[in-house]
Amino acid sequence: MSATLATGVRAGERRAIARALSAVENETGAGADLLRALHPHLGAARVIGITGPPGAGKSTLVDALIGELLALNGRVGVVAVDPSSPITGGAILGDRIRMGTHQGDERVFIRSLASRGHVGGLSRSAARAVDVLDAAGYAHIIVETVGAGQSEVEVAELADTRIVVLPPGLGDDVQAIKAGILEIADIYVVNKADLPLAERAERELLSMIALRSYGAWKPPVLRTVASTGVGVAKLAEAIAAHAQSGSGRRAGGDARRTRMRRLLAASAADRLRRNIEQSSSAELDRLCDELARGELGHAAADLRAIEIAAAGMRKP
Ligand SMILES: Nc1nc2c(ncn2[C@@H]2O[C@H](COP(=O)(O)OP(=O)(O)OP(=O)(O)O)[C@@H](O)[C@H]2O)c(=O)[nH]1
Ligand SMILES: [Mg+2]
Repeated sequence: MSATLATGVRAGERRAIARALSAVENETGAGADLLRALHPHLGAARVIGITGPPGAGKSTLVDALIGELLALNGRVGVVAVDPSSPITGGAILGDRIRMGTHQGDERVFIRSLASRGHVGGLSRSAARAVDVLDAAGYAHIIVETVGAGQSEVEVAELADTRIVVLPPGLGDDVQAIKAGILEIADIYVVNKADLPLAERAERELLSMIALRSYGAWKPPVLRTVASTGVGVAKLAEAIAAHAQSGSGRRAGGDARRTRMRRLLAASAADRLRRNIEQSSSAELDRLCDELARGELGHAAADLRAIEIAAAGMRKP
């Protein structure tokens, strides 16, 4: 079964792709066989992550961006991830998906994923959906996530280029947005630039960026009006520039393993952080005291904390 399905996916047959997506999302044995069959054919796609607060205009922006990317080359796949929606049958996420313009386009495949409980599970589902679309030959795969915090960061780890979309009017609240989502961006977009305060939001972001040090790629701040398409061509250019810069998180030879590594790093780091912050451990308390008294170097303390936390997590 999986061999025929894999052939259909690689030929870009929509029904095969839809069936394959269902198989891999449900973590069935057939899904695992299918992914094995597709594995040698991964790595050509460029994965673009789009994240930001609810209502920022992400889906509208994705819709406009699809048009720009189609004009450049190839086909476009979209995985829309919504950690806040419980799964309801086939889970069409209704209002959250505003990509109607391209729904009937043969070159575009849009798939929605809703929460099945654990967020880590959701980001793994998203990773598998990306694999299927990659194998099916979609040159660009956009992953849209809504929500705040860890779930966004985790899903964004799938992406080669990570875009954070913010609406204007956040003002000083930019600082208050969970640091995580601001820190992951390769490109910042102030959407709804037709509304007042867009310039101010742009300035806020620019001053935040000025305080940080970057490698070869410094995240640009762009303004868009997704609902009319203003600025979206510039966004497509910035995405291409990021892909071409050496700092692009290009997936390389084993794309799937690279994606898994990123997901693993994000979820393992999250578990570790929570454990070190929250577990009641006399050993960790002692370690903090030693550190506070300057009796221990930071590198040694980090290692010790990781060991204590790991031992604590192994206990039933
Ligand atoms: N004025 C203005 N409205 C916009 C713009 N872009 C999107 N909107 C509107 O903002 C609302 C939210 O847009 P969505 O694209 O659904 O936003 P989203 O970030 O995907 O929302 P969630 O998926 O629910 O988090 C819709 O009513 C859009 O029409 C824009 O550039 N300007
Ligand atoms: Mg949306």
